[in-house]
Amino acid sequence: MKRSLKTTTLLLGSGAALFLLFNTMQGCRPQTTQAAVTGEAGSKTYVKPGSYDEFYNFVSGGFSGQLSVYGLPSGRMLRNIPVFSVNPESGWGYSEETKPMLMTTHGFIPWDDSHHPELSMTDGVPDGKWCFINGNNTPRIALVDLGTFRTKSIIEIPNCAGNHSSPFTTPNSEYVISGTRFSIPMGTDTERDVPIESYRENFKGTVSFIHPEPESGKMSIAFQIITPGMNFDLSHTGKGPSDGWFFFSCYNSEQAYSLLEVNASQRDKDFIMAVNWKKAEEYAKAGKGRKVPVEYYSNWYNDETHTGESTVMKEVLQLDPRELTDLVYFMPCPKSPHGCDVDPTGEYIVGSGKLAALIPVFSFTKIQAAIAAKDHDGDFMGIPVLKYESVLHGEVKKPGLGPLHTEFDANGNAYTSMFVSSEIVKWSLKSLEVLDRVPTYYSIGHLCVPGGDSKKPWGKYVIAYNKITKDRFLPTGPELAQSAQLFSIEGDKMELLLDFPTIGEPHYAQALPAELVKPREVKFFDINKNKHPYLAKGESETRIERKGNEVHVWMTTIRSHFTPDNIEGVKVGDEVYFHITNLEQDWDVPHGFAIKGAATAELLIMPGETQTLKWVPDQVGVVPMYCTDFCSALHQEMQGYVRVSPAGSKVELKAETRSVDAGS
Ligand SMILES: [Cu+2]
Repeated sequence: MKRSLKTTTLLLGSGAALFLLFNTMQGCRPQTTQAAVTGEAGSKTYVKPGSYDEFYNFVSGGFSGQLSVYGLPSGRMLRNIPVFSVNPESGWGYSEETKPMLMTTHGFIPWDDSHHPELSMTDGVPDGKWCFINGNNTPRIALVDLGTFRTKSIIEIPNCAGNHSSPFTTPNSEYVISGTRFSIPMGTDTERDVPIESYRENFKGTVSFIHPEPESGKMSIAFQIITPGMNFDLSHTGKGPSDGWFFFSCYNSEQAYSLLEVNASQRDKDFIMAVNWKKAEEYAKAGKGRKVPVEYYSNWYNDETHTGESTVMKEVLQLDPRELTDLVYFMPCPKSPHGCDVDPTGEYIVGSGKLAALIPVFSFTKIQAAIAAKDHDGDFMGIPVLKYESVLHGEVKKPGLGPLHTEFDANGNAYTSMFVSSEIVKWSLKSLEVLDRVPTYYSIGHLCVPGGDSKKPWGKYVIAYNKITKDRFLPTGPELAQSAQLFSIEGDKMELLLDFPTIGEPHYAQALPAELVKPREVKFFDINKNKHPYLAKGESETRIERKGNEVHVWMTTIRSHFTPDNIEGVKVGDEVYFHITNLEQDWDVPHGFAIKGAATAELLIMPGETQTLKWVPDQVGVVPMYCTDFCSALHQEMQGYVRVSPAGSKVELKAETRSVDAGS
């Protein structure tokens, strides 16, 4: 059904008014770079050469699809970890061993839009073991091992489109959740091929509970809960008294499917969805769900074979809250909620309506009482809606404009990012009074307090992740640097200490004390445990073999040479596989491998590891290969040659390293 022209004009009218309002509000922004740091403040971020930072800060690479790691308080970037996007620096997605990690039901997808890093937890406190991050576009969740700072596991989420409210974990990382941003029709091809305007009848949402195996980190979907068609935005787990529950913000309760900017902003209140996941787990174990056919990939990197393994899963267990009626409840939340945050005690749930002029704070005790008393305000698509007044702890009045996200310190204070008025606002969970506000430069999205969404915030800093950086850094063409800002929260007043540029869009971030991560560091892979099928454990095990047009080279690297370094008998059109084992058993001695004309990136092989580069030579000649990662004084000498002969050539296949001492 087409909307009448009159309605369209009306709706556009309200949208335009909103736009105007927001742009007028931008006048609240600081106008200049003044009011920057004082001399004293700068010294608080100075980390002496040779000294370590106090915190690791894991920052989303946004549309780069990566996860970057910074030290705090210095803001020094330590590593960019490839996750969903190929990365030539480390060969991620280019080596034969890492390609399975980026496999999906759509094939090899070497990009995603990553949003939210989430640290694994023990008893509700980050434990430094893993960091999860979501791929919003082709719905995936990755698990990064903080022993190796490498992506260990990636799972694709079926029946999901726009994996935004993700990947938040339960207090002992029993589950990591994924809420679909876009509701979609599901099922068979016929069931999915429906008119878009049948949204209300045919579109559904899902929230998925993914189980990472505690030892291996392999991931699978334990169960999915089917929800009414809406958009799910963010989420957080309960803790303490609310342990066993999960809270999701949702917008578009209007169930619009066109021009959401206007059409999904009609109602005064959307919802926060409260899910009793302990109950869902119970139902799933009792077989109360329905197994539905789907296909999704679970990819896992095996540190013994040094190779990614893909498993294709064929079904998922779905629970329907309209049948299992004590599973899901809606709480009204003004207006177009974005952030959904649970305070360290687990009693308060903070909703951040991005178009709301106040911040509602809900009480878990009151939610339970309202559920017990069936204190409903009707239902939404068959799910009970609890009365707003019954579940409300209170409202923070006039906090600022465009509240998005809230994190907490250990002293009962909350810090909310205000996108439109570009500021961080500190308020009291108890009195709901605004205590302090500080400008950010500009349009802050997420913010982070170390441990600030856990049971035990470490406090000390709040970091702003900004969308716009005008006038903060040297210009870099049409696009300015993305940025973060570090503030001290140790005193009553927040104090700006540092600006630092970041990679991609610094969407969300988490931080924890370095001491929780440092002792876990893997220094090298034990070559005696290397089970790669093409391992060469020493130079004596190197060789070359032809199987039809495939040529396999078992090669080794050690400072500062390859064995073999002279190869002949390769022909144009052959598929040459260099299986390279790094024989070093020492920290920080990777070797690289690159060959002229290769259509992929280099390899970067860690000590004790084996990695494979596929190369299809297309021209006759003698082709050099070399090590790309500086490894010793004679790194430049770490090179070799491959002779490539015409397709029909009879040149004998051989591989050797000529030793001067041996006189051969
Ligand atoms: Cu080298």
